[in-house]
Amino acid sequence: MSTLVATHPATGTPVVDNPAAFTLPASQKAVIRWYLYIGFAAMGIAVVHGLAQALSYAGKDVLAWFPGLKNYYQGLTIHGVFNAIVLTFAFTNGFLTLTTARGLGRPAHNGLLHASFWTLVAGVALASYAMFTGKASVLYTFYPPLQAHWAYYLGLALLVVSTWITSVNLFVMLAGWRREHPGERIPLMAFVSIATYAMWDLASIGIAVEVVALLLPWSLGLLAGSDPLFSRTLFWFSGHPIVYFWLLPAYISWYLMVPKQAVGKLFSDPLTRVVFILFLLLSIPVGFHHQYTDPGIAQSMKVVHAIFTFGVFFPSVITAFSVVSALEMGGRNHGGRGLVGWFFKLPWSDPSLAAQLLAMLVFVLGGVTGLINASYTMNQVVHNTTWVPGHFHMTVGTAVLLSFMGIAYWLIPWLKDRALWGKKLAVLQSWLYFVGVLIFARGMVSGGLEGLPRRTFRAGATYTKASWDLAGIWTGVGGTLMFVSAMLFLLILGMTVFFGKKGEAP
Ligand code: HAS
Repeated sequence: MSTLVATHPATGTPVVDNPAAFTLPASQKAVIRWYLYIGFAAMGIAVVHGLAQALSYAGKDVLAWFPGLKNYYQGLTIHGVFNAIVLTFAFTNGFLTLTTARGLGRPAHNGLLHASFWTLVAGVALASYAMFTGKASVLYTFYPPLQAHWAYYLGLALLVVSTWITSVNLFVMLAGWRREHPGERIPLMAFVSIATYAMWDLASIGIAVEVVALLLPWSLGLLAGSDPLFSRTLFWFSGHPIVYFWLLPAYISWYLMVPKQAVGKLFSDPLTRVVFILFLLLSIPVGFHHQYTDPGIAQSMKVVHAIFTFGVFFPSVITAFSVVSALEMGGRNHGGRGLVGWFFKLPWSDPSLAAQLLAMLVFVLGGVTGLINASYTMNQVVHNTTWVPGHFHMTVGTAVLLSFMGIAYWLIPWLKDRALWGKKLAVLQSWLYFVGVLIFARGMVSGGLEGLPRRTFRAGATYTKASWDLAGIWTGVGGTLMFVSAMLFLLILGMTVFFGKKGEAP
């Protein structure tokens, strides 16, 4: 039973103002839990293919491990879609429904929560059918003239629709809260969650138009063809802001939960709001930084997008300073002294915090490589090389994924009302991932600088370059460590769900 600690002075409605006072109906907790299970199950399948791709860079052909796999690109499509779309959408739909409910102190709309969940399930089923039967080996960017089965496009469209339904749910919650709290400022946790979805609502228009108006009718034979440049442009209209839709749930945790876990304090409420508003304003007009080498786009537009890309770098820089400030306070509260002493005094034995701190450290390198990508001239050196997957495994593949793992280390126990199983193993798992991704990215980044092409089945390629060999080995070794770490994570999660001590939730 929750203890409500205050009532609103004007309306008399109970106001939830401490975590202990917040409860969510069991049925809603169950949906959020299943969102996480689906997301992490997708990751479990995706990382098996990830291991195969990393080993391929090391020259090992392991395609034979996968009965029914028709080619390298089928595995790469499953890897990209399951990690970058299914995991991220499922986790975010669940997690941000919770943070909004927590921020506003009211439950979600039941019908909308279930509708978004089942829409996502239908989308995953359709896209999986197309990918596993080899009818959609078009990668997660699905550029025409590569064509996939209609079930793939419809599946992806439903996945986007599930985020829209979640968004409607958040706005419905907000409208309910507004009625009871006229003139009040939206609580920060709800504000940042809703801002994240508002950004994505606008950003996803491009991909929706591409899939519904061009690719789906084309795959059904209703259109004779598809314009590759127009399709790519619509794709990247959504395709860059989507990275912030992946990132911002991690930022919500870094701003609002990590300071508490570290016994620090949020640097500034208004500045946090400004950061999320900046993402909303600046993340959309940047898509052409993925198309610097595409012909048919005016040079001036590419320059405009380059400038905005440097603009959208700033909210992350502000985040770096805000988060470090909160952490420093935490480290000093734990007895840390001197310029860097506080860093070592942070509660590194808490797996949830350790995972997120390590994710942040890797993100510094992810951000730096992003700046190099964004620079028009330097992009010509790294575009379409393994440098780019080096960059994005340090951003979405670590800043986001390792943060999601860290969040899961308290969220799953809370949702299941069970203690986390294997706390020390969970800390080890985070470190293993951290070391693994640094080795992996070292290989990808250095290989990219030597011109090693991305999206290439290196183990089967007839051309090679001596300088790619060592880069491939780094990639293979790092990828193997990341794979082992991901498996450990799933083991810890499974053991927590089935055998975690009951009634000892955080
Ligand atoms: Fe990117 C390509 C530019 C961020 C993901 N990016 C990609 C692709 C993906 C991706 C998936 O301009 C490949 C797409 C494909 O398949 O072709 N990216 C940027 C820039 C940023 C950036 C400027 N990217 C991300 C994030 C991603 C992501 C975030 C996923 C979540 N990216 C590009 C460009 C390309 C690109 C080009 C096209 C390349 C090409 O040619 O194809 C920036 O937003 C980065 C800003 C980040 C920072 C870091 C701040 C650090 C923080 C941590 C603080 C913690 C500290 C440690 C300091 C400025 C917030 C404290 C810790 C303690 C323990 C005390």
